[in-house]
Amino acid sequence: MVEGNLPMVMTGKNPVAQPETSNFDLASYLNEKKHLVDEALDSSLPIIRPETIYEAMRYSLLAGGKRLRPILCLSTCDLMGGTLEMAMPTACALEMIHTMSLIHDDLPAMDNDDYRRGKLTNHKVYGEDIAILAGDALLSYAFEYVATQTRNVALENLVDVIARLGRTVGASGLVGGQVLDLESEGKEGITVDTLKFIHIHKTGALLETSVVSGAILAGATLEDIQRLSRYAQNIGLAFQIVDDILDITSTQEELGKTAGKDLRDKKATYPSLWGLEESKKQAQQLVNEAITQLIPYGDKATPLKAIANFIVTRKN
Ligand code: GRG
Repeated sequence: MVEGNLPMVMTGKNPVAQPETSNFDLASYLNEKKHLVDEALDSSLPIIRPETIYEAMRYSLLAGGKRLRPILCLSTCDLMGGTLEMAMPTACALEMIHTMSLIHDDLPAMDNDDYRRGKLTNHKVYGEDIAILAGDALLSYAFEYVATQTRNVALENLVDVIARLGRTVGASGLVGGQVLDLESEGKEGITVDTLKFIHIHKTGALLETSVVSGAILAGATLEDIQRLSRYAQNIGLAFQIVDDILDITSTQEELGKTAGKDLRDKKATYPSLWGLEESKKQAQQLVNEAITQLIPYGDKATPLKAIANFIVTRKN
């Protein structure tokens, strides 16, 4: 795991390597980027006829959320020497895709949830028919938006990003992970391998594409793309482990969605397989491994290092 020149701190009995990001104000960085993303999303989707569908799409798209996927895309594009303008349409598309997956995930046919991001879920407000269509419309608009709004990016890089987005949402990505998740619900004896498969596809794939697409848009080399992929795969898994932990340890107010749902739905989770303490340790190790991948970039990668740490310290 992480050794090298990272200072060590104690968590429980084991020393854990920590990156030097102490002077970096992550909260301000995230706030500033979130504000830019929120503005871009707001202007990406005006309400036209038929108003109902645009209102339903905007209801979930502008309902808040950490905007982690767009921020990762903007940060890696910046790290690789690209501009905000090059990455913003893809950043918006990533959030449209993420939001559509939340709308469909919350439907009665899937996780059947009433609250998301501290508000009633889309189908609770607009009905199941419109919620399904709002998800579909956000998904197709995401692709239209990247293809029509991206500027100053080499065409082959743009096509690469669009192809990766397609792979990420389909049966080899989010849909595949969701299917295995649904099939595993209530079953005894789910293995760590199956759980990893579910989360690499359901959660990790979009986080990885967020990181990698920012790099590709900026014209990064294959070596950098592979290095950033490894960073993303590690934070992707850590993100899901922490999500499982928070489902147990946080309240509905903190999460903005129903807490304790995994137990209610008899879902296998990392804490159910490993226990809480081991899950926390595994998440921290993955984050350390992610940060190791950034060593060659030095201080320029401070935001990505701080985001990796944020994955394990976040409260929602
Ligand atoms: C993509 C075609 C297509 C269909 C969707 C429903 C489904 C298939 C997949 C489920 C994907 C899903 C809901 C994964 C969970 C990911 C996750 C951990 C979400 C929470 O992300 P945060 O914490 O949420 O970043 P905010 O609200 O901050 O954006």
